[in-house]
Amino acid sequence: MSRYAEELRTTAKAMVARGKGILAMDESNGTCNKRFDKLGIPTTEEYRQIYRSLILQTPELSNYISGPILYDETIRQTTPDGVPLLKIITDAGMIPGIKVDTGAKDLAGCPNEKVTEGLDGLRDRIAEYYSMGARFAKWRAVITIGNGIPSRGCIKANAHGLARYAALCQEGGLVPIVEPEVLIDGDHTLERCWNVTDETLHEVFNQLYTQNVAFDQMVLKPSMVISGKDCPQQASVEEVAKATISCLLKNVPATVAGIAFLSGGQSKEQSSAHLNAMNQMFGDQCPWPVTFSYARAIQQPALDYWAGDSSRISGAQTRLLKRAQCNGAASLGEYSSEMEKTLATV
Ligand code: 5MM
Repeated sequence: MSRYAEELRTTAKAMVARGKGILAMDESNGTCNKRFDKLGIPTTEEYRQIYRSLILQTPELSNYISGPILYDETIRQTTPDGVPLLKIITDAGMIPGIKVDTGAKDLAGCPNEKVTEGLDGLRDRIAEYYSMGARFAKWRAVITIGNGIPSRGCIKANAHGLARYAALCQEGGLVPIVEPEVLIDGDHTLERCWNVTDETLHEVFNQLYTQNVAFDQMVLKPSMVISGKDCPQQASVEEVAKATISCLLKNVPATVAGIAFLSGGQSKEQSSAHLNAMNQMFGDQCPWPVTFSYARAIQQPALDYWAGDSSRISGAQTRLLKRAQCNGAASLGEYSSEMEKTLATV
């Protein structure tokens, strides 16, 4: 048992506190720059600093966000005025988290598949992040659905990596967010996504068990069971909610502290509607809180509006807060499309 067990349990519960979710803002520089480039924002450290400060200084963000997931550059940054971003986060009552994987790389022997790397030196990096004030971490594995894939080799390698990462985190005092993402890319059906998610989650929990990971000291960040984005037959909101919850109930131990979904390229409204339907229709059957850990589905409207313009910071923050508020409501089953119209802004 980790010497941090009690603290880990408390942190994990706080990460999925009622009405709150986790804000993923851990884009690596490559991903962040790609998103900036599309909007003509300079791809410099200065602009990433302005953008990350804009997000974290959004008034009232902590009403709906338990904590942000940061990238290594961000956790060391200050606001343009020189206030450490870690101070902004903790002063607002949020918990700082950190992405610790080093990205998905080509998996040898498994063409067109990826394995997430980052185990080398991880114990030392965790110790450093803990001493800086981080209290949870994230590692994302990607599973692609395609012709003849995912392979057993890919699922097993990624599940093993997730479990080794999670065990190291708990040893060092960080709550692991375990993120096995089944990608939305492709023309696969909802049923195919269910089967792949089922096999993936089964293997992930098998490996977590084998590596002695404490389920009540971790948060699962899964993808929803959803039709591939090019599938001609798109499942309804209710079908997605039903398929996702049935797959989770089959595979996720009841002691897991919480479920916090990724949005995976769904629209902002879809991400809220799906989460809401899960809580509204099946909330009473779920042994864990079911909430969000979105990146694009929370950030995109704010990023699009800001587009690097210093006179648009406050408007961007209003847009960010609105997504946080809609998803906070969805985590309680209290979201409706009306909220999109009645809440402030666009
Ligand atoms: C913020 O994006 C994260 C990945 O960044 P890199 O690919 O640059 O490492 C990602 O892990 C994110 O946390 C999750 O996928 C959730 O994001 P979405 O946009 O799917 O909600």
